[in-house]
Amino acid sequence: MANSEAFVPLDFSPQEEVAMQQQARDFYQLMSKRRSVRDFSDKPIPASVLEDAILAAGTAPSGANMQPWHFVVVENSAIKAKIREAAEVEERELYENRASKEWLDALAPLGTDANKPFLEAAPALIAIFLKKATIDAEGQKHKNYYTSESVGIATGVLITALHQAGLSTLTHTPSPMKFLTEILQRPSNERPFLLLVVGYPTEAALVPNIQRLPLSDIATFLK
Ligand code: IYR
Repeated sequence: MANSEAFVPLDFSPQEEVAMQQQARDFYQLMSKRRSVRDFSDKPIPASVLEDAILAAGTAPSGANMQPWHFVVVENSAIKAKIREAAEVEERELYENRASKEWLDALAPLGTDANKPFLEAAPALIAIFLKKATIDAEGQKHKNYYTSESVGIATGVLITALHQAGLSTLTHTPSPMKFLTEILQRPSNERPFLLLVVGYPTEAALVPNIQRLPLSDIATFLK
């Protein structure tokens, strides 16, 4: 075994305050350019970028370190077409019947509809699954804790890693997503959590003209 100690020293290098401030500002500026994209080119993504972004996602904190996530990367056209077809069935139902007028009004500025061509156009879809339980090598089932918090954080890290590598994403959540379990043949201890569309934007890509809330609206500082 590489390391049988229960505790090991933390690998941590303190930074100068000026450098911290610059890094925080630079990172905010980088993240402020992240936008959800719906117009993807078919330009392929280097495999190592997807792998490293998923490794970064896998560093997310998780309840009892159970790491209750599984990422399925779909680059196969036939599987993407199946996913698009099944997602559009749910989306048509949403736009035609399930969504309230209030919901449709909230979506109007995004210009979305039940058509999801990006599910086939983009070079990669990452289906993110949440593991309610983990089955160990002996076939024993272990309950996982805080699964939605853990997988939500991992997804945030994944989106951030892909963005900083120069790729665009769309968080897509057709509901229900049971079709992903079937198409991707995932086991019964996993639930589909989110479908992340990944690729390069087309040169003509447009995004909704929306603004982020100011700091004073999203944070309260008590000193
Ligand atoms: N899943 C649908 C609807 C949708 C819902 C929300 I809330 C959004 O922020 C965006 C879309 C769709 O993808 O069109």
